[in-house]
Amino acid sequence: MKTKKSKQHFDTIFQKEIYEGLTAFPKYISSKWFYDKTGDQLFQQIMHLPEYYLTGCEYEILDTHTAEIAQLFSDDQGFDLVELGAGDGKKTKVLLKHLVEHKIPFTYKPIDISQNALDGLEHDLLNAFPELDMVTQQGTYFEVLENLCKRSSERKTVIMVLGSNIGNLNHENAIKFLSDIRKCMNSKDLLFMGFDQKKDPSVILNAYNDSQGVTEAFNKNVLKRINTSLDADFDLDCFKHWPTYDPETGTTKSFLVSTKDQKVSLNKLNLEISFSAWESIHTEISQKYDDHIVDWLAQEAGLEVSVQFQDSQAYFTDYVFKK
Ligand code: AVJ
Repeated sequence: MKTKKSKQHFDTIFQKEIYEGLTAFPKYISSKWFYDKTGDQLFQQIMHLPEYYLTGCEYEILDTHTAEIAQLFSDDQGFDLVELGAGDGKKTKVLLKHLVEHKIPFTYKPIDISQNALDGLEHDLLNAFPELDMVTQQGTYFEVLENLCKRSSERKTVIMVLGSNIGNLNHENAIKFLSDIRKCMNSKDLLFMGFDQKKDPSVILNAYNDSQGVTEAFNKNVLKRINTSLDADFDLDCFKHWPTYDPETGTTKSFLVSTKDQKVSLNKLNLEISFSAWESIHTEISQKYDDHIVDWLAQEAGLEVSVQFQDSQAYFTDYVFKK
């Protein structure tokens, strides 16, 4: 395995991370790079797939327990509802509707890395609920938490992270993420977070290997993105989408596997990468949980589970944490 390297200069974090991941052994690309415009669209499609049960299950939870959740969030002085990774807000909408209709005072503060997604969300929600008090913010979780920590008001803040987005982090980083959130919480603040649960391994695997090949396209889209933005020549047909699930650890891992010996040029990085036949690129983890794992993560981060909500199939759980 030879890799031609020259003196490197990087214009962006994307360039630096792609370089590091593709010159490492084993090779990897972070799943955070999935979400360009095409990636956003493919993920929207994934959420509508029959095999991708996560979205429907969490929707059921929010739809079934709306009043109880709204009650938990409410505060005499009103509250700020900060949603990290709001996306298209389909699931949050049931809750927002209830809050608006019951004239419960709150400000909705959706945050997303994609300005594109935020614009769509704002348009859609203000159309549906003209009286909704809403402030959008574009940024990474990290930037947003920093702002949240700096806030001066004593108003109750509810931080919401839906969709089992935390599953993209390994346990160490998940604990770091939860600790970062905890540091920004006051005593009456809450964290409402979705965790996809361990279940029949076939159900999980099918969710990441749908029959229409949308997840395959989503996984391979990162190669397309590299082709476009780094002037590279990945042949998407020479890589195989390969999700795996380990029921012991609860970790779903997705790979792109090279189907032959091949070389790929990334001209913008002045880099040529060699692949042996059946060599892999690790692209994503989607961790599955149970109450024990979540309790442990919470404890490590200095948080406590106060209430939890589950769908009728016990596929998905939303936990409410306090400090
Ligand atoms: C958005 C991280 C929750 O891991 O289930 C969907 C992304 N990847 N299909 C997940 C995803 C493949 C998704 N999260």
